[in-house]
Amino acid sequence: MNKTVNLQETLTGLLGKEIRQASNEEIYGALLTMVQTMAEGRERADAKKKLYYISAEFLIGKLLSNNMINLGIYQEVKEILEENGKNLAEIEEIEPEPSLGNGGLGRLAACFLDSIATLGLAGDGIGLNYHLGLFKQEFENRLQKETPNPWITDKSWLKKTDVTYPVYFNGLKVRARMYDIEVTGYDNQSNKLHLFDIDSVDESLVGEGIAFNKEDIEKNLTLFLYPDDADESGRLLRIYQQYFMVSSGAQLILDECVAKGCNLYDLPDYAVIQINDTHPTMVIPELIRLLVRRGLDMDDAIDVVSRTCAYTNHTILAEALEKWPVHYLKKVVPQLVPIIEVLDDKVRRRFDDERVAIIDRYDTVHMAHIDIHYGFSVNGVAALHTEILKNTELHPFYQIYPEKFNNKTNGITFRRWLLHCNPMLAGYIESLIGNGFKKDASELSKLLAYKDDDAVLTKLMEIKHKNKEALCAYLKDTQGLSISPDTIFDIQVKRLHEYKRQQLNALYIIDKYLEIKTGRIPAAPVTAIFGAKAAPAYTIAKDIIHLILCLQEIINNDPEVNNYLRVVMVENYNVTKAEKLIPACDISEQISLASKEASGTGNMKFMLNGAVTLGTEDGANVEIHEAVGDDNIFVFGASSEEVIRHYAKGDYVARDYYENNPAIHAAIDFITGDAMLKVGQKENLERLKNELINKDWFMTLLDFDSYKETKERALQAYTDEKEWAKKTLVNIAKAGFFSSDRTIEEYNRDIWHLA
Ligand code: 26V
Repeated sequence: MNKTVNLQETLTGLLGKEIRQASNEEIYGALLTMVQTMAEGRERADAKKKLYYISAEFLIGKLLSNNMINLGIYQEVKEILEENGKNLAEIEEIEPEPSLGNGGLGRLAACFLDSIATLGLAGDGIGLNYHLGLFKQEFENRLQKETPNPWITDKSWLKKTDVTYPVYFNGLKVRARMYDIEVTGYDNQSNKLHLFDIDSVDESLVGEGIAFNKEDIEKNLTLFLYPDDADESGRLLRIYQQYFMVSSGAQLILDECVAKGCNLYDLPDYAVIQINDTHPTMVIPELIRLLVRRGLDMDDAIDVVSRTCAYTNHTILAEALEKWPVHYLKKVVPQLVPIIEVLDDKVRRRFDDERVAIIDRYDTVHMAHIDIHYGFSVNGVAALHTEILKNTELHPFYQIYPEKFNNKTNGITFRRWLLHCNPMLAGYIESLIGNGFKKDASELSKLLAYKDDDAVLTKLMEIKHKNKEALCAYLKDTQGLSISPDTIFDIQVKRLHEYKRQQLNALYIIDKYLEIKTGRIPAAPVTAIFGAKAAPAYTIAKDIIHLILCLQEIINNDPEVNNYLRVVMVENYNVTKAEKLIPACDISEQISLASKEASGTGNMKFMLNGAVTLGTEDGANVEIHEAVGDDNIFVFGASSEEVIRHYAKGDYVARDYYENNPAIHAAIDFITGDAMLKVGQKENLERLKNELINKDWFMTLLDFDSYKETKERALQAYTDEKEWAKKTLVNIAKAGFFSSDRTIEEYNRDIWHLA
């Protein structure tokens, strides 16, 4: 469809000069305009029923190349630029990355939008237009420092619209304005991501680092993405943000449905709302409120909304399940409180069970409970996670509503996470099995036919090596770090959280360092690569970053060791950096404490790019294990049942491991040893050491021996190049299941029922 456009002429026209005379900035601007026009000109699904995916986060990443791939013009544009002496990779660097998400939950939402458009479904995203997004991470004195990340430049994918809605807070009325970003499906239609904002936001409110006046709502409402609940200080602002998002979203949804002929009683025939975690939960009472204002009686409004909304749970961590004190809600959104009280009252009449109440005895509102009682579907994001929800965390609800519970194992879009980030591998796969896998990911299994083909295995390793070389050059360039592509790239990139256990990886590195110092040389040289942001108020997470940065300093500068082991902590890990790291990985570290990682999606990205997983039986690792079989993954650690038992009995004592296991003892003592204190901060390191010995809530020490033994096996296995290449091939071939196209087909089949 778009192929008829003469790209060279269009570009030259937009530039007003020859391409070779234009600067990279000018070319970026012209490409953006061209792509946007092409995306807007595409068809849109014109169905009666539409999905609204409401999420506080959409971690979309840079859009230029991804959109060009989805529009089918990437190759041609790249060639036109080359013919004119320009380099697309350099032009890509100009685009700022919007950081509209914290991690997995936000990135999942972005992958889903891609798949929804690719599958030709009618579905738009609804979220917030944070001006500064999540903070940018800088390292200073081996500590994390946060700074703002402005991303809205003159040339932006954001389109300001004329659509505005009034939103009322207690005594304060603001006007929400809708901005749109085109979501281009691969070789199909375009959908929209609607991001709401207010005109009065004032970026000059930001002072030192990311500090700002939390009270001035009209100026700060959409300034920042909340860097997760570990940051206590902005809780009220978080409620302002959430209500602003759902009130604008609800008004948009009702307007669109009414325009299509909906009489509001039949809303579920026109709209389905997927609530992404509890952040948008207030959409339920808000829609009820709006329907009552438009003439429905309360019971009808509740019934209609309950048949329109579906909820996805993304975590079992108790501290991450949102609970708001009623007095907070009274302060910000008093109009919702009587409705929430009605919802609570109805529940209390039906069930005499405090565990399923909406408002508990401490006058706290449990947001997830609203979703479960007043939504028609509750899903977890991987098979194990859904089982844990049913059997443990949400068991009382499962007993009441077994029919609402279902699993939707997460997925990733192969357009970004293979075609875009690893063109060499994608091209080679295409030369072997044709291009069917781009639309039907299960076709990747055709690669299995080449499992014993030496030429193919060699080529796969060559591609991996080239990607490793590119990463080395990038790290040298950006952080001045020297590493060798001839070492094993062992990578752990994800948010920093104790349950994800970067500290386990760090303890292993210390242990290895001490071994090398005593003359025990590892099977193969290893480069341990980390990338992680810590929530600004999450002290221990920041201490773990400090530990890793100190290790980087000590180990990389120790000539006795640095030929066998190096450590890299990538600064400001984000989507763009993930796109460079993942294709270069040999060993994918997925080492959360079993039962704690709901799914993980990085694990899928690494697998698709031919890395072998070293992981616990947690989240989607379990399904990766099933897919690739015992020979193509390295699994270790306590099972989720064992872990859940330890929590129930309270019988895990970290200190016992410290006292009885000499390797653990030495590694932990090293944290506050002379070498570390020379480069690190005593206070941070001592705090971390104490935490590990006296608390270790996520049972790092429990799994240390098993991790070490299994990692040694993985490193040993790498030395047999052909056998390793086979593992790589099997991982790629079996990754088809983890396409978000499959996930979205399941959501549509079981929950959304879109035409
Ligand atoms: C929030 C908080 C707030 C309090 C401190 C601890 C904590 C930990 C995690 C979170 C985020 C919860 C929601 C979330 O991002 N879940 C992630 O969702 C991904 C997509 O489904 C999934 O792959 C990850 O396993 C899951 O952690």
